[in-house]
Amino acid sequence: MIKKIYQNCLLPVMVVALLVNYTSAQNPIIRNQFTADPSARVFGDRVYVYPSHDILATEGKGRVGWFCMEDYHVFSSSNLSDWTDHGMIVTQNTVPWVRPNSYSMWAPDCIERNGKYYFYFPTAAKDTVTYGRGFTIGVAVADKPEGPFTPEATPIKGVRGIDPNVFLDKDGQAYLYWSAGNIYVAKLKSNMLELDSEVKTLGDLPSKGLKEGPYMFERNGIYYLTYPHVENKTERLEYAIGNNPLGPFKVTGVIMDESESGCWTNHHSVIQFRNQWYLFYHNKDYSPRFDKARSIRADSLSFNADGTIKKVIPTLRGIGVTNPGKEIQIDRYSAISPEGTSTDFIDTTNRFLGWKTVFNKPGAWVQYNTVDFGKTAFKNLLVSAISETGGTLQIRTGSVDGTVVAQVKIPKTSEWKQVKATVLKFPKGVQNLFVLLKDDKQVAVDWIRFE
Ligand code: FUB
Repeated sequence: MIKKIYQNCLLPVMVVALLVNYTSAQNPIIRNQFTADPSARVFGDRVYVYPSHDILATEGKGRVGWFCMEDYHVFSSSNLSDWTDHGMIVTQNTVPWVRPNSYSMWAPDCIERNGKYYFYFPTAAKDTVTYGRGFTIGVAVADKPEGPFTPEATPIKGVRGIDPNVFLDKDGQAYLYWSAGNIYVAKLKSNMLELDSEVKTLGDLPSKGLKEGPYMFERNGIYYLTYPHVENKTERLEYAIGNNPLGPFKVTGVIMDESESGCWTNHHSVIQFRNQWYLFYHNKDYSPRFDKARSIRADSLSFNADGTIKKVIPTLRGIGVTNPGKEIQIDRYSAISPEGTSTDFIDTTNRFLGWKTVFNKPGAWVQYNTVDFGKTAFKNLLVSAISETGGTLQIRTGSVDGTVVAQVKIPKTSEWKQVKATVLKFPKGVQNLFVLLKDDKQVAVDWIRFE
């Protein structure tokens, strides 16, 4: 079945193409399902993300209150703003060796070699005598990044654990990293399906607190072994560096602190795309009270001159340039006034409908960065708003005192209403937008859009 799903509106569903397309330039980047453990990869001129697919367990389907994952989807984008869901690529009960209905399709990875795409996933095997009772790691192979993927008949021999990560070094040697309390590595044969060395435990890492989710990348001859680690209460993203994929590694720093939301896990990947580095990670945006229903995010990452990683502060704005002709979700703001502005879910019975921004003091504002107006002279501004008092909003560029692009009078309304205003001064090029409340009223905004 073919569907097109609009951001902030899972309905109407229209049959239009073989893919599910929707706009999402902000965090979380995937807005129609729970996603976690993002493995981002650059294949050709697109970024592909292979996440876990969290679902909610129910009696008889997974373990209630725990991780529950049945399958994997892959998503891709050419601009980091518009993401396409290519649909399900691997599901538990069509993999010959997987224990049926184990709902344990945890964090995957995917890598390309000689035109083939190798998708690695950890899960429980039905043959516990051969593969043990815990997790083992299997591979599915495709000719294209979005599949179709054909699972191998058996998992990789000699691997017990979760969170596979494959690194292909410049000399053509591939390495498989995974975790099971510690972090392990072994060389892979060039067929990418079998180990080609002894398994090595990476022992130069913190000895206390869970470590998992390894992700290796190389930059300027430095090998970065990155991993979530529980130093205190929940996982934070840390890294160690070395000059060889097998180590030794020197514990070097923190990439991202523990999540303020209290999401116990974090799990990440690092890519360079068009000269910018990015960190993909997860939080629990759509599920504030249950941290096994997660959502993937992305933010920019950068390095110090000595090669150390600058700590990434998670943002709601995320990455990508926003098209003003599409709905701009200002609740995914870049900055917010110290008082008078807050955000909340539009509908707590369906959180995938997204968030609203509530302004309730004169001068309260949000800043939303990197909107590319190009050379188009947009004539009107459309605001989706609701207000019991009515109120006046201004959209400015540059700063909160900057040029007034439009002023819109929101009438008293008990239902969401799209209100139009004339653009007073056409913005050009890439702009940071400010939305502010002029009067002593209360107005909630779902999105704004130029036309
Ligand atoms: O998604 C299940 C597990 O949670 C992953 O395998 C870990 O890395 C953690 O994110």
